[in-house]
Amino acid sequence: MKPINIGLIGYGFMGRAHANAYRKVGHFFPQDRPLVLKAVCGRDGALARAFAETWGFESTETDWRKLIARADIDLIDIAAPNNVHAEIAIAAAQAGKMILCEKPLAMNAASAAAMVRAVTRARVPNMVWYNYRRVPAVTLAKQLIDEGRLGKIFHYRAKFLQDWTISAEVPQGGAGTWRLDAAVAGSGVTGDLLAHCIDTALWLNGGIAEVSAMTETFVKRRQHAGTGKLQAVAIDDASAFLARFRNGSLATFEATRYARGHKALYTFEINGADGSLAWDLHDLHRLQWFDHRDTGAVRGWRSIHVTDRDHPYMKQWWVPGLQIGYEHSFVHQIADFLQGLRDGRAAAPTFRDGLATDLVTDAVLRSARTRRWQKVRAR
Ligand code: SOE
Repeated sequence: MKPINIGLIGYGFMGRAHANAYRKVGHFFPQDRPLVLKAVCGRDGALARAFAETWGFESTETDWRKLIARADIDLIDIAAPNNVHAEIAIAAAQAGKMILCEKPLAMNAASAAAMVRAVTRARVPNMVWYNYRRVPAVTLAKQLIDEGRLGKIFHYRAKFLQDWTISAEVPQGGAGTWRLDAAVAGSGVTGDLLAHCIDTALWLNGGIAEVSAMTETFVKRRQHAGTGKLQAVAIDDASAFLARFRNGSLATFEATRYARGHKALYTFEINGADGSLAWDLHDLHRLQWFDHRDTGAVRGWRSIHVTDRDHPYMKQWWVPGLQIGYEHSFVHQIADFLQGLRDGRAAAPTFRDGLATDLVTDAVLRSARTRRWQKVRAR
């Protein structure tokens, strides 16, 4: 079968996560079309070459336009900062390439909508890397909800807590810290962290109708890594919002980089009439589950160790009881994308799903700005 030739743009944290997934997927999820790591593209040629050497890419490029123009590239994977997602994705769609894009899909919903139009017009397979859907315990939560085991859902509660930007010495801009530069990131924790919470929530609990939000920028000025100047900080350091889902349930969402002691504590809890479930990224292989239909004396929260063969994805890995981790969620995502190609159906989250999340983050930022409830606009 014809191989799929990959052109990866970006050699940072996400470039590594994706390259690792491409290398592993065929070993654990047998493929009929081999994946070929054809080229990695980044602005610094020496870094791109070092990355290619480490991960086994055949060649390098320093200009993404050249990568897209190459006839030997089938799939463009965008693991570069947010401000270039739209331009690259639209050009890649026009060139007829398959496109995988890091989250958030774009700097804002208008830009995300343009990306959706481009991939729709070009009819190219597309997906956004919201990887947490593919943690087996989170996929199991989806199965339990779809089986109706929670009954009517009343509450959704999500948090994503970090503490890495508390020091005023952390710069904005540059490799690793571009997430603090609004011109590159679009927003702060709303687009970076709440976007994950929102993607999972829309998947598990359906659409969000309206939100009421507050944001804060605790450190007002930071040195810019590029210019060396002290500049005003325009991202949100913390963001919290109330939401009403279309199914009538009420929600609270919170994200911050100022929760001392927490590194990447993504948690959610869902309460329904017949049961509740809870998940915690720091203990990612467990799903907490309460079933109200259990009989009286033994009724209580159970902690399901999601490592058995009948759990999502787990029969592809080790023997029952042995855990997998963060990087495997990326392996699962590319495995599902490739399965989708074989089956002729789109693997979610597609760009259209990514746009749905950006419409919510736009509403959150609008609400924080106006200090009013805001409706989530239609796609
Ligand atoms: C930020 O620190 C970050 O790396 C996000 O950008 C990722 O999407 C998240 O998964 C972990 O935290």
